[in-house]
Amino acid sequence: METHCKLRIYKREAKGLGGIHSSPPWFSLASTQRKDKKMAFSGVLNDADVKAALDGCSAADSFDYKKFFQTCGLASKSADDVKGAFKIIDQDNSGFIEEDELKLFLQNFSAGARALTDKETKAFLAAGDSDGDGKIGVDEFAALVKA
Ligand SMILES: [Ca+2]
Ligand SMILES: [Ca+2]
Repeated sequence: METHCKLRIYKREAKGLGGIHSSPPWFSLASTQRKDKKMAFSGVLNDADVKAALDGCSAADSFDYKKFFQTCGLASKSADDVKGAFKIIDQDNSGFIEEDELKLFLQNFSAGARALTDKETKAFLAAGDSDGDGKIGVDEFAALVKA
């Protein structure tokens, strides 16, 4: 009888320990970090400025990169911030903004923003691609932003 009683106590303690470990603190921390990464330009650009920039080019074929970079505030940011923006837009981390990434440029600023039209994408690429390799490098991007 005595042995049986001890076993029951042990089982209760084990169950208690399981409860403590069922919600490890690192789990919630990891979710927060992923969320921060997704909120691409928050903390760098002002939300209202980004909204104004997006509203200014909501109609198809109305995108003007000079106006956009100025309105969203990126044009007056530091070289490091501009480089950070480049890395966000370069979604596959290839070191270049290719045409398909350029087409979805606005969606880095707001997930619900429209894709650029083919006409806008080609004009944007032509404006930035000064070495003619068909993609935008980090220096070419910085020149576009500061144009
Ligand atoms: Ca890329
Ligand atoms: Ca280029």
